[in-house]
Amino acid sequence: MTLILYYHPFSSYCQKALMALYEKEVDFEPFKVDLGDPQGRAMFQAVWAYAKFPVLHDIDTGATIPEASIICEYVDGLSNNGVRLVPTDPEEARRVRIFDRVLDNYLHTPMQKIVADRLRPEGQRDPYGVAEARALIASSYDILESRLFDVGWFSGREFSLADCAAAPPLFYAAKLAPLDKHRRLRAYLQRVMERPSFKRCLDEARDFRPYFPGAPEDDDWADKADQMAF
Ligand SMILES: N[C@@H](CCC(=O)N[C@@H](CS)C(=O)NCC(=O)O)C(=O)O
Repeated sequence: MTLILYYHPFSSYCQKALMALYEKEVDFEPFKVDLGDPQGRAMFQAVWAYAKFPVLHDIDTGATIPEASIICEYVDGLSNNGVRLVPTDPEEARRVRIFDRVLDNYLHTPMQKIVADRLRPEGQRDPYGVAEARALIASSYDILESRLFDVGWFSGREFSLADCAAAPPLFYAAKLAPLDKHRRLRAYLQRVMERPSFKRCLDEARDFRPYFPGAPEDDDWADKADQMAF
């Protein structure tokens, strides 16, 4: 089985796919995409026309798989190692998939909106859209806080696709909108940051953290972030 993952280690959606690969102990060849380089972008666009990563290419079957959730499910089906990311029980699977969609649409998307806005040139920013994104993150924090338990994982006792969907956007969102009033979410983030699959993603992305728009310039920003100083 030969898998190529087109990705970037600092990208939150790529971390979602990476968590699945690490959880399931599936080997792959990482292909780092530089979207800032016109040649790199053109090459990647030939793989997946939308040029959004992650994309997984399975050389044996010829399958090209975009969209992090679909990659996670694909990887789940490739290996019996580790936990099942999508449970076999249909009701449990539905619960996990609902969390996955909620986290992508109502936490990940507004988090990306705020980050992307900070990268726009002066004069082309979208304060109204950013305010909407902040309001959506605030609602998500409240709603998700009320659904979480003090122990375990996002969709219950077992680690699942929902955790791959939750950890990366929550990590970045917490830098933009502190989790001060959300004790369970904060504790969850601390737990998932200790999970080896996500810890590995954080380690692999560490060198890129100074590029997070709005990141403080002091050198120990990364370590402070790990200590939940947000
Ligand atoms: N719906 C896609 C979203 C992927 C996505 O937004 N990826 C971002 C990186 S986190 C990206 O490719 N950004 C580059 C760009 O928009 O040019 C998924 O679930 O995989």
